Amino acid sequence: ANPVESGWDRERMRQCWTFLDLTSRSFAAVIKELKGELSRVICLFYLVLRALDTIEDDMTIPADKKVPLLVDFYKYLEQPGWNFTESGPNEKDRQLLVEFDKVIAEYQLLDQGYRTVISDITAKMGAGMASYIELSGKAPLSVSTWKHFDLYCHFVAGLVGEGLSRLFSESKLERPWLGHQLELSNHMGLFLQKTNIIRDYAEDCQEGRFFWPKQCWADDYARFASQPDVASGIVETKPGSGKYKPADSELGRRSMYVLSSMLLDAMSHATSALDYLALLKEQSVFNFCAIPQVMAIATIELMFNNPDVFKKNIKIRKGVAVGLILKAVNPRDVAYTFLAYARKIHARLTPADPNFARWCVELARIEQWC
Ligand code: PS7
Ligand code: MN
Ligand code: MN
Ligand code: MN
Ligand code: MN
Ligand code: MN
Repeated sequence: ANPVESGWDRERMRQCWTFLDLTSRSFAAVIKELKGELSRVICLFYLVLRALDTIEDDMTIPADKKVPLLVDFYKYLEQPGWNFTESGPNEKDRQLLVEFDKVIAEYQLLDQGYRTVISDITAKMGAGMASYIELSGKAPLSVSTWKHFDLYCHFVAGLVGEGLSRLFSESKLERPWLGHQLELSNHMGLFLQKTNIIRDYAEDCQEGRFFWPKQCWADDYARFASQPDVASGIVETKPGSGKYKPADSELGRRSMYVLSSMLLDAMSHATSALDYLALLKEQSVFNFCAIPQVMAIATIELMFNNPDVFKKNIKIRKGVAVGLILKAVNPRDVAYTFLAYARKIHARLTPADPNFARWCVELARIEQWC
């Protein structure tokens, strides 16, 4: 076909790859390594969802404007030329929305099977995000119970897992039934999303978003009613040192147990993630799926008993990340990586932690899997 007539534009797709580099620190490399057309398909899937999340995250857009934008976002994929120039100037991914017409044009060139999946997931995610804004009313975005926490994470990450599995099947690189493994796909997304939400605690609070379910401070709810206060149980070891410890108080100790309960909840998805990885057959798809999962479990271990979580974003060291990537090549080695981190956590557990018994069960499940 005539490349001009078919709308094929090398320069425009190149710009989409640049958007991927600009907006994703963690996924750009693994997406580029995907085999065949899957790398372009998933690059565009990423950019569509990144744009949607940029709207969700933009606190300068009032709720009555944001809700219809999120709900209708999937329709804009069918409107050549659509873009959005009204994000706040501080929005780091603003440019992607300003030039979103390029993503739409490339999306329009995908086979119908791929487009259906991307459109369907975008519609569901946008509606899910909007429902949480409406639930929170005029107050900042917040999550009440553990059930609501799982549902929010399903909307923003479990659905990504579902969409990815369906795209893998659609490409024929993976078996046709992988796209129907919705439950395991959901676990894959929840493991990443929960780790992200725990890690971004300080940053999200500053921006007026409270994702840790209020129920996580259960009995102490009265004292921990406003979430940023939990962090007030965390103090600097020496003023100006940038190092933190729990205050020698009930509040300080309880803060660490709340963190422990959040990490335990995230960890409950680990063995399902291993189950999912064992279903994959194509190497580049395996690496794409496994690398974020090993990064997540390493981040969970780093956050365990770490008071810094309440004050700043912690990150695993570059060298550690490289070592993890090299080993994330087959299900057995990924399981061993999981096991190694499970054991590190086990060694640091204390029976004083109210979550102690449940941690032991969870870590034993990882031992059992291997
Ligand atoms: C399409 C690769 C592999 C079956 C933008 C990958 C934000 C953790 O906003 O960028 O900076 O705090 O650190 C990713 C399942 C989704 C879940 C979700 C889509 C794995 C919009 C990742 C990425 C499923 C909602 C990025 C869920 O974290 O967040 C593609 C299988 C986007 C996956 C968001 C979070 C992703 C996230 P931020 P990050
Ligand atoms: Mn990020
Ligand atoms: Mn968001
Ligand atoms: Mn975000
Ligand atoms: Mn997010
Ligand atoms: Mn985040």
